[in-house]
Formats: sequence, C-alpha cells, structure tokens
Amino acid sequence: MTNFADIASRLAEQEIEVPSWAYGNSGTRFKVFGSPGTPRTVEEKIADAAAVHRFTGLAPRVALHIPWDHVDDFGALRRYAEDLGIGLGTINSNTFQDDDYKLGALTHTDPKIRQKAIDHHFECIDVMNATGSRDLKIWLAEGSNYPGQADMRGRQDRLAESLATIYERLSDEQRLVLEYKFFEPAFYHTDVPDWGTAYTHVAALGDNAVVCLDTGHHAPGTNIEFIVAQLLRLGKLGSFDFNSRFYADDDLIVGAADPYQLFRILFEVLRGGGYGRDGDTVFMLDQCHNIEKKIPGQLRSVLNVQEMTARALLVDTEALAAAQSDGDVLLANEIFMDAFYTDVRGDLAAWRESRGLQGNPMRAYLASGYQEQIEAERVGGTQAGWS
Ligand code: AOS
Ligand code: ZN
Ligand code: ZN
Repeated sequence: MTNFADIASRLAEQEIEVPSWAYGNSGTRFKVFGSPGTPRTVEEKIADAAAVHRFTGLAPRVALHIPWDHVDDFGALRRYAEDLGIGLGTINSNTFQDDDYKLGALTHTDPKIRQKAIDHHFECIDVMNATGSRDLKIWLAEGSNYPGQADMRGRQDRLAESLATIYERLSDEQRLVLEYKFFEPAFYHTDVPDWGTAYTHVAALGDNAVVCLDTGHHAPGTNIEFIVAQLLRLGKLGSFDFNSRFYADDDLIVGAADPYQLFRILFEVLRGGGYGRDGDTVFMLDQCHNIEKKIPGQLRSVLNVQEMTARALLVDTEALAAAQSDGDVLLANEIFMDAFYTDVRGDLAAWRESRGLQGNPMRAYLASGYQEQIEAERVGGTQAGWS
C-alpha cells in the first residue's frame, strides 16, 4: 500500500487554472441570479482568483475570455495579476455571440465571415503575446439543427483551412487547443463533436496543436478515462476543462456529481504522464456557480481535484500491475478501490499546515472577512456572459 508520505512531494506539483467567468454572475436560459460581491471589472475577477490561490496554493493562474475580459492594456493587467501572486493563463476565444456567426464562423460559407472569425483569433494571439499566455483555446459553437441544412463535409474542409491560418500565427512556444463538444447549441450535427474529430484536426496542424477535454462534453455513460488514456498516448491531451454534470453540459463543481469518475480520470492522467512536472496537460476548470457563492465554489472545486489526485496517487501501481498480469481480476479491482476509498482529508490538512497554509482552506476563507468585504464594496457586479 502506498502511504500519504510517499505521495506528498507529487501533490506539491499540482496547478489548477481557474476561469475568470466563474466569478461573474451566471445562470441558465431561464434566469441569471445576481449575487452580492460579484466582480464589476476584470481586475476584480483576478483579485478573486488570487484569493482562491492564497487559501489553497493550488490555483496560480486565471484563464481569460475574449471579449468578456477585454481591457485596453493587457500588459498592465498581467502586472496587476502578478502583483497579486498569480499569472494570466489560457486565452479563450469567442465566436458564439455575434449575429454574423449564426450559421458558422470558422466553417462559414462566406469567406468574409470566416475571415472575421480568423481575425478574432489573431486578436486573441495579440492578447496572448501581451499576457505571456501559452494556450489559445478554441471552442466552436458551430453545427446545424436540421438534416440537409448544411454540407457537413464542406464545413470540415473550411474548418481545417481556418484552423491552419490561425495556427500559423502562433509562436513556437504557443499552443492551439481545440475543444470538442457533442451537441449544444447545435442539436443535429456539431463540427467538432468528439475527441476523434478534434484529434484529426490538431494532428494535421502540427506538434503545438492539442485537444481540450471538457468533462461535461460527452454522452452519458462515455468512458472518459479511456479518451484520456488514448489522447495521452498520442501526445495530444493539451488540457482539461473540469466540471461535473448530471444531464448535459451542466458546468457544476468538479467532483460533485461523480467523484469516482474524477478519480479514474486522474489515475489515467498519472498513468499516462500528463501530471505535474512530467506532463503538459493543463488542469483548467470550466464551471459556473449559478446559485452558490463563487469563491467558495471555486475553493471546493480545486480542493476536490486535489483530493482525488491524492487518492489516485495512492494506487499501489506495482501491486496493480502484478494483479493485472496474473489475470487476478478481483484483486486488481480491490487494489484500485482501496485507493479510491482512502479518506485523505486529515493527511491533506496536516500537509497544508506543514506548507504554511490553513488545514481547511474553505473554513479559513469563510473566517477571513474577504467575502463580507467584497459584498460591502462591490455593487452591480457583471454577468459572466455565458452559462
Ligand atoms: C462550452 O460549452 C465550452 O465548455 C467552453 O469551453 C466554455 O464554456 C466557453 O468557451 C467559455 O468561454
Ligand atoms: Zn469547456
Ligand atoms: Zn461546456
């Protein structure tokens, strides 16, 4: 059995990127509830992200979304974040909120509209150059609602061409990260619906193009950890958008709906060399907190990832490999489950204290007065722009 002391040094490698939009108000198509203390500016979102890092030591970067987080001087924004102890991370593009893109953006039949969408990505790359960000993440809302509506094959060809034009603009240190999603907002076909399609496009682009796996973007019952294993095997698992779901793309707190699935995913990340200093897979959150407080929601999320990472690190991989090669089905499963069922909360609290953090970051945050302060100071906080 692996002990907590054996895995502590690996836990120190963990970095989770939080999304700026998690701090804004969000909701469903039915209602966006406002909540006191919501940031009014990009700077206030960054300050909240920095608070999550202060209490957990887990979230050293915040991902931005263009145009929601547009500012005139991204160099100054970078310095502002660095002064608060965090960096600016992935830049997310947006081609889903403009009337011109109703029938497509990077896939549109009209070259002028395709060029407009490509130019938006060029602008995102300019932002990355100012913020020092490595990753440009592209999620496309493109597809069709009715059979016959669109030429699915022609759209793939145009998509490949548009992505190649964007990819060429990146520096050798930057990456294009393509996210897939099986449906929504398009309900019949989606242009990048699955990992295979995303892989096909990024493989054609080159080494610096990789896939983003959003855990909420699969049909119910999909074996997500298998996709993780396969993409890591191919060297193409660029990042995660972590969240959890009961029904569709629910964007709930990661590990809330199915902690065991999160454990299985993290086990494959470790197995495939995607974790910490070994790997190049970015752990990002893509979540919204519609009814709960935003900062505590983010704290719970990063702590859930940490807890399941600890449990996955506890798997006795030597004993597991022996049981697997002996064909001992039940022993292999028992070894795996032993780690999953290990309660690591006490050990994690002690380990945090040994590193100068509070043992229980959630309680520490709630007692800190930060929430009361932002609720008193900020009036009229903004909507995230997306739910
Ligand atoms: C949309 O469903 C995707 O998950 C996106 O990653 C994300 O929510 C959006 O790009 C926010 O910018
Ligand atoms: Zn996502
Ligand atoms: Zn999503």
